[in-house]
Amino acid sequence: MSWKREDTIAAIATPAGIGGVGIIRVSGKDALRIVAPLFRPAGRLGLEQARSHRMLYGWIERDGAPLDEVLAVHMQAPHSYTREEVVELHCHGGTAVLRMALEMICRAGARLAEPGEFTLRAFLNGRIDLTRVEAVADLVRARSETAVRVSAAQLQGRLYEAIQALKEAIAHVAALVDAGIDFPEEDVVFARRGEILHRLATARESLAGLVRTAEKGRLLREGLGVAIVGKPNVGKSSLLNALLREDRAIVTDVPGTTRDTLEETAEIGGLMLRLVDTAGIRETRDVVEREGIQRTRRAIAGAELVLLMLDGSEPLGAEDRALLAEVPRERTLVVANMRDRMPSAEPGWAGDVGDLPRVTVSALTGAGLPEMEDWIRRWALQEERPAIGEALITNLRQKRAAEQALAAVAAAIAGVNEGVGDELLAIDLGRALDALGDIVGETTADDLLNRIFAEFCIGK
Ligand SMILES: Nc1nc2c(ncn2[C@@H]2O[C@H](COP(=O)(O)OP(=O)(O)OP(=O)(O)O)[C@@H](O)[C@H]2O)c(=O)[nH]1
Ligand SMILES: [Mg+2]
Repeated sequence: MSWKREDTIAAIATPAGIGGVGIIRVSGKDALRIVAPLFRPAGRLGLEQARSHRMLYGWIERDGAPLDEVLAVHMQAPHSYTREEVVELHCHGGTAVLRMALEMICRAGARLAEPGEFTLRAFLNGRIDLTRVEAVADLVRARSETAVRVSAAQLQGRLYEAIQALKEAIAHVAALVDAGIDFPEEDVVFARRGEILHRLATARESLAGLVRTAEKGRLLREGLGVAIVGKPNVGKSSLLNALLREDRAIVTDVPGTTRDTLEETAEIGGLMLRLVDTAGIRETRDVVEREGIQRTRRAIAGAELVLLMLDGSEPLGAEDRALLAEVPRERTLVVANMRDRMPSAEPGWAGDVGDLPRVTVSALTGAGLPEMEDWIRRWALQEERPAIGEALITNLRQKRAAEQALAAVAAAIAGVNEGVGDELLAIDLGRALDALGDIVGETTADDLLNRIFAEFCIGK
């Protein structure tokens, strides 16, 4: 990808297809010069005379003939998304209209933007750091309310601020170390050592806390992978439908109804679940069903949480016991179904599942489902409410860099304790600062940037 920053770039910023409004975005030093002559204002002022950020109503024309009725706005640099001159045309959202208008703009000197290029410019021009670039991409892709709120908090700069504070703290220590290199008196050295250790320990604690948020950040963003398994006809597909609050999977009283795994996403109390409904497991000669069972085994292996469904109104059968032996104990919840048919609140086999956690539900009536959802949320997030507004590490790139910074700080602490020289200490601190700089994108290689921006859509 070539990123020529002096070009003026243009793109249709709204999704392809027909919509109420379609927006063409133009950014770069010639944006106003290119678009202004194409726009005929209905009022007195044209784009070049009007105040910045003021919407103007008018027409765009081609060869003297009107092409579309639009709203046009000029956002004067640096007060725009990219910090450059930006002009937007809000057209009627027809495919042909937008394409023709974009063509005119390109003929007048703009070039088509690459995916993510507007955001790249915002980054290169210092308006947002890399954590906020990633938050933009996350926000656009977010599929649950929680994911939206988490991304918005990072877009506001929560993670950026946390990283900056850490960098300041470590830079302060580096300055203390630096000063010591010039003043090697005994008592000063001693006092300084205490202060350095104290400051480093504080930094290590906040860094470790930040690294711990990575798992929560990933969960809130991507959701929890959940496989529903159990013998045929026990109510797995009914549970999927109940969690989705719609009839997605086919439910019948014929065992073996679900032949293939089915994936859907559901949201429970802000947490997204990636649910996999599976074929019931039993011994079978049927080739299709056998293949389904293979997939069920793979679904168990791939899931973060397994819901093992057992019939609460009946004794356990051989299939149930085989499954009980097969599921991963540290990530399985036993779901006793058919609560509406159970004579008592506890299934008769309660003693047989050992210490596996268990809930009792009726996938048919919905009884017990809120408690089950609650259990899943708490298990996944390890606490009552996700701290949505806090600084969260949301991807592997950020996590790796934070871990590197943590390791460097730990090495520095060990170094002070062992009495290593200030020069060595300075190297560890430098490594910590570099790793933190990576997170916000102060020192980022081009290929990494290419990878991050390749995930963006055109016009963003
Ligand atoms: N009474 C009662 N019936 C239920 C309950 N849950 C499911 N059923 C019924 O049990 C039958 C089987 O339900 P499914 O959801 O298709 O079961 P499944 O586990 O997906 O079955 P396979 O896809 O064949 O493996 C249907 O007739 C459901 O209506 C429940 O909690 N109580
Ligand atoms: Mg089914």
